[in-house]
Amino acid sequence: MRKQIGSCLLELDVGDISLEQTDAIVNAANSALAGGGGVDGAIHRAAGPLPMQQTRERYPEGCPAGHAVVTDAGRLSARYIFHAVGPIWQGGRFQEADLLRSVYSECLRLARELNCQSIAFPAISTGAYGYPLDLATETALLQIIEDLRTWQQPAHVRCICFHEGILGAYGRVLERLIP
Ligand code: AR6
Repeated sequence: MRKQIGSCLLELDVGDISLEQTDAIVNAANSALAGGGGVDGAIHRAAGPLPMQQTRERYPEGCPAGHAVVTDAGRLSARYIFHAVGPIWQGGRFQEADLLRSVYSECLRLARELNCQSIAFPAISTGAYGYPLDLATETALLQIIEDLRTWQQPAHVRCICFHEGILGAYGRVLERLIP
């Protein structure tokens, strides 16, 4: 599914984010930037050692939830990896939604600053971090749409869904937000 937002294209697709050809690929990282499973494992495996070397050198303190940091993309075809730390779901009363919105907004800000024309997001926090999928997709899409309407860049935003169930959740919300 794809929707036009002004001059920008917002697209949903099924796949493995480590294979994306966008200028920036977003990693669902942890606050220690220590690597892990899921998206983090797939991206670091595909990218090779460079991004991990750079996170250690540049961000020895890690990165708090709601924020993102940049490295080169090693062997990926992207120019950058944005290591984005989503909130751990704790029932919804610990600012999880604010932190999730913030992490999408930070990644889009980095994309604008670094002149990226395209960016690919995974469904941040919806795996190991336990964020309910329907809530996370709504929060993610609301923030992406708001920022694209405001800034009209990056030109192409892709939400990469690991399986059809995730695509279905995104699709239902996107159709409701932009009929
Ligand atoms: N491509 C696209 N989506 C994927 C892929 C992939 N290769 N693999 C999994 N997903 P998760 P989180 C989906 O756990 O919840 C790591 O250990 C998955 O189905 O990767 O933010 C980190 O180091 C789910 O919908 O990220 C952190 O410690 C979504 O991506 C922690 O997990 C996110 O799942 C971060 O947890």
